Amino acid sequence: MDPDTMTDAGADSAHRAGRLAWPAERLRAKALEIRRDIVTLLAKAQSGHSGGPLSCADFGTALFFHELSVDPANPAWPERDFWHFSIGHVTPVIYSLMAERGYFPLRDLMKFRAFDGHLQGHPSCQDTPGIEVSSGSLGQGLSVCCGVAMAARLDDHPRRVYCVMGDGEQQEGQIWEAAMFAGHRRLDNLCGIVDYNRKQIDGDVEDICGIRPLADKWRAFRWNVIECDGHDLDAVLAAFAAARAHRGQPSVILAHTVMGRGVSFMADDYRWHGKPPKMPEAEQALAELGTSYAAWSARLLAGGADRDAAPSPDGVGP
Ligand SMILES: Cc1ncc(C[n+]2csc(CCOP(=O)(O)OP(=O)(O)O)c2C)c(N)n1
Ligand SMILES: [Mg+2]
Repeated sequence: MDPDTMTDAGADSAHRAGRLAWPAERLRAKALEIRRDIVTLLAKAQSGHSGGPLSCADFGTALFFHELSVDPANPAWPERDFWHFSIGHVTPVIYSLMAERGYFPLRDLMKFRAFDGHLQGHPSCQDTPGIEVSSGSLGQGLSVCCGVAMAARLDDHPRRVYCVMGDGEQQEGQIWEAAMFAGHRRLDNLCGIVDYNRKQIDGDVEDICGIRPLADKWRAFRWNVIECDGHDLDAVLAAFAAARAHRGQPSVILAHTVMGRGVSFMADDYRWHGKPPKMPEAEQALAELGTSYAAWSARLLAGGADRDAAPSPDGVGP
C-alpha cells in the first residue's frame, strides 16, 4: 500500500492542504537532523531527557512531515489536525519537530529549559505557540484526545487526532478508561501511537509492571491495532495510511523502537531515560550523527522559522 497515493473518501481538501506528505527518503534525512537537534539542545541545556526523544525521532518525523495537516504559521488554523504528546517528558523531540516544521525559530532550541526562553522542560500551552495542551503528568493525553475526536465527530469536522503515548505510560489506569470510551464510540478519527521502546524511567517495562500482551489489550478495548518497526519510515508511513483508511474503530500503532536510538552508548539503556549528555558525550554522539556541537549549534543559532518546509495552506506567510 502506497500511502502517497491513498485517497480518503470524502476527505476535505481544505483540511488536507496542510499536509506535507514527504516521501520516506526525505523523512530519513530530516530524522537525522532531528536527532542532531535533540543532542545539541540537551547538551546546551545540560538538563532533560535523551532516551525517549531519540526513540520517537523517526515516527515523529513521519507524523510531522508526512501525516499531519497543520499550519505552523497559524497554529490555531481551524482546519488543523490535532496532535498531542501524552509523554510530555520527550520535549527535546517535540520542540525539534516543531521548530523544523516552522512553528518557531530553530534558534529557540538553544534556549531549552532556559529562563529567557519559551521552551519549558515539559510542554506548556501557556508558553509555546502550537502546544495545544500542557502535559507531563502521564496517562492523561488519550482522554484529551478522545474529547477532541468526539467533538470533531459531533461537528462533522474532517480533523484527525494523533496521541503519542509511552509504553511505560501504558501502566496508567486512565489510558484504559479513555481506550474504552474511544472503542465504544468507534472514534475512527483517533490514532494512538505507542513508543514501544521496552524501557521506562527505572528499567525494563516488563520487569517493573508488565504490559504484555499489549496488542491483545488494545484489541479487547475494540481498537484496530497496527504494529510496525518505529524506525522503518516505509513501515511507519504504511501504518499511518492503514490507520487513516480504517473505519469504525480507533487505531493504535504500536511502534517498536529502541530507547536512545542513533547514539551507540545510549541505545537500549534505560539510564538515558532522563539525563542529558555531558559535553564530551554530546561530541561523541554528534560525531556518530555526522556533525559536531560547534557546527550544529551554529546551524540552530542561525536558524529562523523554516517555513519552506511548511507552506501555509492559505497561501499566506513567508
Ligand atoms: C503520573 C506520572 N507518574 C510518574 C511520572 C514520572 N515519569 C516520567 S517519565 C516516566 C517513565 C515513562 O515510561 P515510558 O512511557 O516508557 O517513557 P520512556 O522512559 O520510554 O521515555 C515516569 C514514571 C510522571 N511524569 N507522571
Ligand atoms: Mg518507554
